Amino acid sequence: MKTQVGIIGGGPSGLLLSQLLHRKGIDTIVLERQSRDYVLSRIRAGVLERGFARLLHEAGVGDRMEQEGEAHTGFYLAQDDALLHVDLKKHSGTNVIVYGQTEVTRDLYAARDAMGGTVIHNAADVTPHDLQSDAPSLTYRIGDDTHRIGCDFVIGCDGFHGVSRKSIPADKMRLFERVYPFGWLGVLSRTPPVSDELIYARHDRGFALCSMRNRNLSRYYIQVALDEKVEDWSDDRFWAELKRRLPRAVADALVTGASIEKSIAPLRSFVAEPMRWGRLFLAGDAAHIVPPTGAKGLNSAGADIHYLYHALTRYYETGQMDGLDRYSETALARNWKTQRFSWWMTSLLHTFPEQGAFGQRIQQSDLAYLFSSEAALTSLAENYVGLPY
Ligand code: RFL
Ligand code: PHB
Repeated sequence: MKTQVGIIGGGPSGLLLSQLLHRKGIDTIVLERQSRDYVLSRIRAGVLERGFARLLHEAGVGDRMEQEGEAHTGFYLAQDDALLHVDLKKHSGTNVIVYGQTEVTRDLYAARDAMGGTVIHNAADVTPHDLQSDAPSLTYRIGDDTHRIGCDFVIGCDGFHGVSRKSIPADKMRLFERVYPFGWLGVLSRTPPVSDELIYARHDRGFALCSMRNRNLSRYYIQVALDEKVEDWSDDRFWAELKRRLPRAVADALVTGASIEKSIAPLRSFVAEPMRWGRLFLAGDAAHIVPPTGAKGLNSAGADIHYLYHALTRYYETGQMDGLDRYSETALARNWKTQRFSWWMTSLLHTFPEQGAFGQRIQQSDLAYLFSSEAALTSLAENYVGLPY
């Protein structure tokens, strides 16, 4: 088999790039290790930046998001019983859209199907070859049969645990990592959200977040220690702990119900530099991870895809490699700013085992400063709605 761009990973990054390139007449094949049902069962991001939404429109998959997604012009930060409003519209001039990653992925699959795009599921042992040559290839196995795809470029969109980043020699890469000493326990429930806007809560017992997918689907998270097990968290225990961390009025208004998904995600900051090795280009979680506090993971993946899409289109239209040559530097420059913001918002709102009394006071004054300074609020809003690309 032959294609122009071989894409490893059929998550949002890989599907979006495939869809965008197809509309420019550039041929792609997507290799995904899991089944489609499995990919669509993962509950992840909920908040989309305007830039990401624009990219979905450009890919021709923005209609359902526009109809069913909700524009949010602000969110709340809570501390004990205080609820502080962050007016995104006022401080940044724009808004974010609440529309689940699962729905984005579903829309992208539908669009790939409609255009006859090739997405190969259950592809085992995907392996890139000859990445330093002008003619790289990918092999993969389905059952007992091994297949080979020749291509011009390989794009690694296979997430943090994928094979792409690992195929770059260790001495050609520098890794930056911070693993946080806690995770998020998340619950999805068919209940009306407690608030029209998201609430990020700082509390001595740990961080809590009230989010949503739609008017009757809520997503809640609480910070838990890394050794906590989902099995030890009954729904009742989860709701009781969540309520303890929210302002009284919010806790009283919370509608609880049976969970339809419950999972623990560890929190990590991670960057791999550079994002390129010969004809292999990394994008999204394959190259970088942020803790979810700033709602930036999927959105940063979107920025990478934007840069790659334009660089690859330029190459196929003019034969110029300059966009691709600049990709790693351009994507990393934006990503490090997003890393800083995600780290800062995580540091502001979580309880750290070793922070001590001094650390607590610094955290409290960081919040106090935020709400006494238009400049600080503007900076928060500018980052939350997403830096330009
Ligand atoms: P994905 O989604 O991990 O997709 C990678 C795909 O590659 C496949 N794969 C392979 N395929 C072939 N061969 C291999 N060897 C392979 N290895 C892996 C996988 O099966 C998978 O289908 O990466 P991608 O596309 O880069 O997308 C990144 C986003 O998924 C991620 O950044 C976000 O979900 C992060 N995130 C959030 N981001 C936001 O922008 N806003 C949010 O509100 C937000 N909330 C979150 C989040 C992530 C969370 N978790 C669980 C980590 C909330 C949570 C709890
Ligand atoms: C979510 O709804 O899953 C969500 C929202 C905001 C975040 C992280 C996750 O910062």
